[in-house]
Amino acid sequence: MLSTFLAMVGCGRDSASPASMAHFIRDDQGRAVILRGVNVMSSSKSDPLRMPALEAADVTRMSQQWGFDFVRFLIFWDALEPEPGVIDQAYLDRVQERLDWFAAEGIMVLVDMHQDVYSARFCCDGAPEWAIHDDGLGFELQTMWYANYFQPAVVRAFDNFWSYEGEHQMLQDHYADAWAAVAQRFRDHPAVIGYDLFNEPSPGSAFDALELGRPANEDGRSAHFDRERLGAFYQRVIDRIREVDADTYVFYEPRYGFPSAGAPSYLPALNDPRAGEPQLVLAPHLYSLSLEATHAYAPSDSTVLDWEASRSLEAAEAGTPVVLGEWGLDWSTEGADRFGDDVTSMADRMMVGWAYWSYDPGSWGFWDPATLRESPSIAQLVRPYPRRVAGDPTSFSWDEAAGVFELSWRGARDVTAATEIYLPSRVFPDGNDVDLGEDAARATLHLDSEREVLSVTLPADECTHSLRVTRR
Ligand code: IDC
Repeated sequence: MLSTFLAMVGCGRDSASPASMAHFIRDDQGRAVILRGVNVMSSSKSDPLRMPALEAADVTRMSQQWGFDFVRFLIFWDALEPEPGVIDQAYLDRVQERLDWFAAEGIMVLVDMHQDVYSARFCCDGAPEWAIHDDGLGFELQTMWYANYFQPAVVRAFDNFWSYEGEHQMLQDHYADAWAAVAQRFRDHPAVIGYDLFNEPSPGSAFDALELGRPANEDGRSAHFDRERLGAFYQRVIDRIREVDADTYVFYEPRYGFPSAGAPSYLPALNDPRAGEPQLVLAPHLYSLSLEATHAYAPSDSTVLDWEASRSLEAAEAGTPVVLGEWGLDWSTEGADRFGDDVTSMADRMMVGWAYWSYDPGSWGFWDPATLRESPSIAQLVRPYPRRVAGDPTSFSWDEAAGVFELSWRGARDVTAATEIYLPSRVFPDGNDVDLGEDAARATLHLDSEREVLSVTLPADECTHSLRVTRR
């Protein structure tokens, strides 16, 4: 009886397999969206106008040469709100001009309120002068930019920012209002998929230098910071943004420090006050500390696996999708390709999007605007991936050595649009063969050869589908 029914609707044998635990960003046609791309870009930090060294031609290249559908675009509080309560609309005009370039190429943009080491005054980027309350404590510039996080003035500036019940409540209120101004401006922009609330929020004096390598410490300083400070701050900003924009996804990051190396985050559940499904996304970073310290990727380095375990647990608890907002490395590192492969394979396993750090030229880069040449590292970044899936992806993977890409998904009755897969010819120099198994007879395939995107349209049903692409 059951098998007759399955045969009638044409489901594959394994259609009873349980749905995956993963959550996904959805497009307006209900498809799962997998984001792959790059951070744009560090050069903005030191530009007087806070604009990236980027032209429209770069954006075309991202989409057409490398198959990226995603950019994490850096903006800065100091440019946005140079004086308290004054939003610089001319700055947002400049941002919008770039957003239009991305929209024209179908690239989705995560607007990232970036900071490093609190503010430009201390070395790096972020808060405007008027928002620095360091109580006159000392600051000595350190050689490694991130070592500046531990200078007394910087620690105090963060403490004052996080302490909402203290004297400087207005800092967070201004920050939330500044976000509302951004949301008001870009809520209907076709490129904008989300807002990344705060880049790498440093815990200030709650930073726990001893937490790495210890078992999860639920009662430690980090847990307290995540629950009492960071979670409450995020909730305030989310609530403020939702007053002006009910729909755009809000992305939030674990605290700065060890979570990006795989340690747990203790962020509480956040509430999305919009009507309908929450539109919140966990947007952690991933960097290997030992790789950076030794300039080598040790076979014993467990960063990627630790990160996968921590983030999978947290995302399941929060019920959010995950997008890896930053990962990257100096490609002259010993074992760099192995690290690239481990990160991107893990991201496929978790079915999450990512943005490589960054589009800037140099030893971490993959493109040299002076010579118009790609670096060999591009091979680690341009991989087949499903951009849009009509239903719920249940797994996908790319095996470079074997030349095999596989995708499985479960359809949904109300999702009729095509599943779209990026299949770059550079990994299939002599072409490929697409195998859809039992679906072959009822699938409609279309290849956009300029963008190297294969579209697969199937009748909308709740069956499990799988596709295998093999290098010739
Ligand atoms: C780095 C830039 C570097 C700059 C520094 C401080 O690559 O040129 O001097 O910022 O502005 C992050 C940060 C990101 C960092 C990146 C690489 O979010 O801003 O960019 N990184 O160090 N977290 C971990 C690594």
